[in-house]
Amino acid sequence: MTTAHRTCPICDSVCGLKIDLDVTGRVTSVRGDDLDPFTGGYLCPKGASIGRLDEDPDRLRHPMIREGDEWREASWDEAFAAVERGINGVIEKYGRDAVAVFFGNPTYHTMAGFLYRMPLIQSLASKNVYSSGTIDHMPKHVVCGHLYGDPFAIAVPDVDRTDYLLVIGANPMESHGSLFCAPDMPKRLRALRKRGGKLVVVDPRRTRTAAMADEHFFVRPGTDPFLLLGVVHTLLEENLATVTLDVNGLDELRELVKEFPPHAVADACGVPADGITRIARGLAAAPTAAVYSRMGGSVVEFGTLTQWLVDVINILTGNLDNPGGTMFAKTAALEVFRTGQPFEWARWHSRVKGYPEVLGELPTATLADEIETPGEGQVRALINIGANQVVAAPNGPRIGKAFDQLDFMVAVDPYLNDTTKHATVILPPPRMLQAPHYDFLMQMVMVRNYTRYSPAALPLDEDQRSEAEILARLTLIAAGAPLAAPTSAIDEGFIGQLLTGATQMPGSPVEGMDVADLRATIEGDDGVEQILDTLLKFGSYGLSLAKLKEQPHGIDLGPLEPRLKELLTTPSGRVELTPEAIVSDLARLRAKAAEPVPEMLLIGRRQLRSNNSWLHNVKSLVGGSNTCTLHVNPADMAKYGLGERAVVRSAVSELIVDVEPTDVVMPGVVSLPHGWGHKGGRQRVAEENAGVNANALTSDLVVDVPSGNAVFNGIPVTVSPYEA
Ligand SMILES: Nc1nc2c(c(=O)[nH]1)N[C@H]1C(S)=C(S)[C@@H](COP(=O)(O)OP(=O)(O)OC[C@H]3O[C@@H](n4cnc5c(=O)[nH]c(N)nc54)[C@H](O)[C@@H]3O)O[C@H]1N2
Ligand SMILES: Nc1nc2c(c(=O)[nH]1)N[C@H]1C(S)=C(S)[C@@H](COP(=O)(O)OP(=O)(O)OC[C@H]3O[C@@H](n4cnc5c(=O)[nH]c(N)nc54)[C@H](O)[C@@H]3O)O[C@H]1N2
Ligand code: SF4
Ligand SMILES: [Mo]
Repeated sequence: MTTAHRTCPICDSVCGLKIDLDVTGRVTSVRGDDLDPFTGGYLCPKGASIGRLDEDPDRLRHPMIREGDEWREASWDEAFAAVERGINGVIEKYGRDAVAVFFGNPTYHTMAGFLYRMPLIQSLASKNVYSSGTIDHMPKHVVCGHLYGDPFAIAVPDVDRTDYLLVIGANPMESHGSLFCAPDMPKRLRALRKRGGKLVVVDPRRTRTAAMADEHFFVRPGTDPFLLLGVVHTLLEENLATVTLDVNGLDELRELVKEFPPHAVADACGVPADGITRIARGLAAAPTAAVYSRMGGSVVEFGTLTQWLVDVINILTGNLDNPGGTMFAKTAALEVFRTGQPFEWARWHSRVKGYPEVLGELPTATLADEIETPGEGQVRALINIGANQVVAAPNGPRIGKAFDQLDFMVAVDPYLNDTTKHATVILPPPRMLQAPHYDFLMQMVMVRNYTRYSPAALPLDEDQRSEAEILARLTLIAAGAPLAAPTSAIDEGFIGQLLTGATQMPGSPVEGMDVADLRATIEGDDGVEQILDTLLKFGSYGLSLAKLKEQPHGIDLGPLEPRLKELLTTPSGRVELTPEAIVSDLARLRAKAAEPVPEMLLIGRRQLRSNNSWLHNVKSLVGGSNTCTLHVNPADMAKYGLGERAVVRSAVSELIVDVEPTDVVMPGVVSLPHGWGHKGGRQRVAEENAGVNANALTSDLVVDVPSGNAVFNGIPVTVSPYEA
């Protein structure tokens, strides 16, 4: 038996795990790693099930090639040759923009997904780059790009030191935090209350987070900007603002919010005016306070305005970049990517709908348009990496049909599922325990600076390829390199670029040094480890791969410290409170306020034992509370005469759903979890517990305009009794 110490790769909590394996490599027990200085031994039911998830017999072991409706196993050589023909055939005939690439949620957690993303995008040189960022957090990047000049300068609530945490549309008790890496959230939130701090939650559902709060306000889905404008109005009108940063736009802000006093916005958002003033005064009076918002304030029609107002309030109350407020982490490996260049966006636009690019990406909500609409630049091939759009993207079923029109699609994915079934070739990455793990992106949003590296716990078999090798091969294929070219060329190119950049950077400790001499100092067993070693050596803490390997439980790098000055890259050198690109969207909000309120609005629901779509094939993670039901308030049960099943209709489609009456959800709102509706793949347990696809109801016609982000919360629907 061996024990592996590894970071759980599933969600943003980065829990350190202690995993016992028998001689065959089977997981016999999973516990939290209590020696991990950051995660402290915490784990959730998903981490505890990681053995069963990793050993799932339905995970693909070999590349798969589809011929008509039939799938057959193929060798790696044959599969890569098919990919080369498919991708290059389309490039030769139609040009590079005809090949799209999509990075799904797991690519934010795997080392390969992070490290090969830029090389693949660069070698593909297509305008059609997409990711799960535009069905998730793109509004936050837009806001940080415009306010601070750095779209990745995302401030996290300093939860362990704050006196007042206001949560707008997030449920960290069940999601474990998102863009907010704070393992063992229950303990941290309990500690906040125990030291006399306040927790206030704004959510159309009384979630587990709301249930433990001092105060919970129901808000009408999609209307948080009204509430937050009321808060800003109160702060400025009552002279409660204490701005500690150099800002531009304070006077303009004062003008803008004049029309939004609490009594004028209360009806629009459903939160009483005295509640809004209480929130504003509470935030201002607290010695320190942090406002935090995620999916409920992001995948909504006004996601950018919501995220903007969150940061504006943190700035106005003097809490942004201060202990106890919201702060910026200092990463061990990513500072070299902070180029100091001001934020640019809208450098090109999507072909069909003219949406601006953000971070070099186009909105997921327009991917089907780009595939279905003929003309120059039409998407005809897709490289799909760890993404399940048919159940995860707005109007998912339409995307599935669009995928069937492609000339070629390759999926890098361990499962044959609702989305990958539309591919021509599936390239399966190995088991999680066969992959090394390092959290690059989570480090940007940690509540304490920390780092940890987990080498692979199990070796690869002869007939397996690491995900790094798969993505490096795709990068070479996209670059037009022959199939015989070694994938190490990509790693060498990456390391060479990093070293050259460092030697040319004025003031860098290696300025002017010889790149070849530096290259000789880089260590690691393979390309991935060597890239990590390079990044750590040029990181902020003088670390190296060897130092991380010596400390398998992770390394504490200290509390967050104020550092906005280092990150700020706006042309003015000041924080921009009222960027035109954001405040111009207030016109759309005003128009919305004039529209009649729909009778019923649909929102989502994250479940503790789920993670989007891909954990439902493990028996211990489905059933009980983890089933796909529609939450309906008892008042609406009576109002609409509902029974056990109901028909939900949206502008796009309709679904027959199982109903669960509960007053956890407010009247006029129904809640359906996403990631369900498994059909036609090869996931036996998931298909037995199929549920329905919530994204059959969501529309790809409505987006948060400044960011192009999808809208999943606040969908107008009708609900009526189902009659068989
Ligand atoms: N257990 C579990 N954990 C997960 C995931 C999972 O599927 N399951 N997914 C992971 C991923 S990819 C992400 S991005 C994170 C997301 O992390 P969170 O954002 O914390 O998770 P959600 O449950 O989506 O929380 C959104 C909350 O907003 C509320 N809400 C809906 N509409 C509105 C609105 O208009 N206004 C307001 N104020 N609230 C609204 C919902 O009721 C819900 O409670 O979770 C991650 N962690
Ligand atoms: N209605 C509604 N829809 C939503 C949301 C919502 O709140 N409501 N939330 C949205 C959010 S926040 C997100 S992040 C998206 C997620 O959207 P996606 O990223 O498209 O969905 P996932 O379910 O995370 O699926 C990821 C895919 O990756 C595969 N996979 C798992 N592990 C690996 C791996 O190690 N490597 C590779 N290459 N693939 C792997 C899985 O088999 C699965 O096919 O969903 C969005 N969709
Ligand atoms: S909270 Fe659960 S899923 Fe998330 S990292 Fe920890 S053990 Fe893994
Ligand atoms: Mo997400």
